[in-house]
Amino acid sequence: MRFLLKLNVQDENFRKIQYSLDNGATWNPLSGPNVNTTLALAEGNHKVIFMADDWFTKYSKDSVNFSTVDTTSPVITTVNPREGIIYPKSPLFNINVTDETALDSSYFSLDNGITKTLFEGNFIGNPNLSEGDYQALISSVDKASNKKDSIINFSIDETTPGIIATSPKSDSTYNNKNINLECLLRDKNLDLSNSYFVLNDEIQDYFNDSIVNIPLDSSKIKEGQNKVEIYASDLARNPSDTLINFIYKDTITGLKDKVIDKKYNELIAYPNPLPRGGNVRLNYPKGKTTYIDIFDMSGRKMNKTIQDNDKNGETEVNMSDYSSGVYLYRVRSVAAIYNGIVIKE
Ligand SMILES: [Ca+2]
Ligand SMILES: [Ca+2]
Repeated sequence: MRFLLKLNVQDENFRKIQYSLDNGATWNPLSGPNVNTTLALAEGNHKVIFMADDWFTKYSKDSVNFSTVDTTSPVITTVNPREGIIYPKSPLFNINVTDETALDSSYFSLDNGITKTLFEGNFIGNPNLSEGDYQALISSVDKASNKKDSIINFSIDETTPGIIATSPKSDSTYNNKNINLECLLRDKNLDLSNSYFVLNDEIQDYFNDSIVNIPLDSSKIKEGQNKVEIYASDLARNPSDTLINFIYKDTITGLKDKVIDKKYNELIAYPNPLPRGGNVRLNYPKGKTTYIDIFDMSGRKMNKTIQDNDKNGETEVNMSDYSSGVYLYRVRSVAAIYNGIVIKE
């Protein structure tokens, strides 16, 4: 402990003052004649002898016997673990305990004594802990039985966040750009400030909820292949990411493809095969204005384009002059184009 030394030497020819501690052979100089300094002393009984000289080599000696008592507790400093911190894996403990006089014993225990480790002054080591919440008690006693306790709560999270993405669907084709990013982020320690998504290599929004429903920026969606990357982190900085590839195809082209696929079977040429000398009747979905053309197998147009304005979805074509063979018909409106064949007997 620190011991304050104050004394005064009265001599008009003062030269120096020194002291020896506990009958030691060493004489330690002091700055005088007015001494005001601290000495570091262990707890217990002590004897200090002072010797002052003048310039005529005359000296005086005096001595003091006294005891020191340690009344201060040890000081605990921890680098790890720290209160409230979530660690990604078993953290390296770094605990330091000091006492101004003398330490007796120190230990840390985890969760009310499940683990207990004794150490002297310093502990650096890995207690090898798995996922969970922990309470560490660090306790130290000095030789005068002064005690200091420190309680630290911390957690370990070794599990990376789960990302469940439902939109856009991977490897799907979209015909319009109204696409929402929909996903669910799952982690008990999710860190939204480190969770975000990237569209075509450009960082978009950080998430503000574990349930994500955000429209994708349509100006960043391009024809063909697109990709969304979702990044999530927890408070222990465990990272997760997911990649979604999707295709965007121009709306009108896409719709036409779909209509033709869907409506093709609704187009009927009757009778088919067409007997010699007859009219073929074409039925199709009603449109505002529909144009009907007939071609032979070499692609030569056989008729003057028939225009159907009455929206009834039916036209009769007189094929009585056509020779026997296979003919192509094409029915087109603003919404769709249909092709088919009719066989003339
Ligand atoms: Ca002490
Ligand atoms: Ca986690």
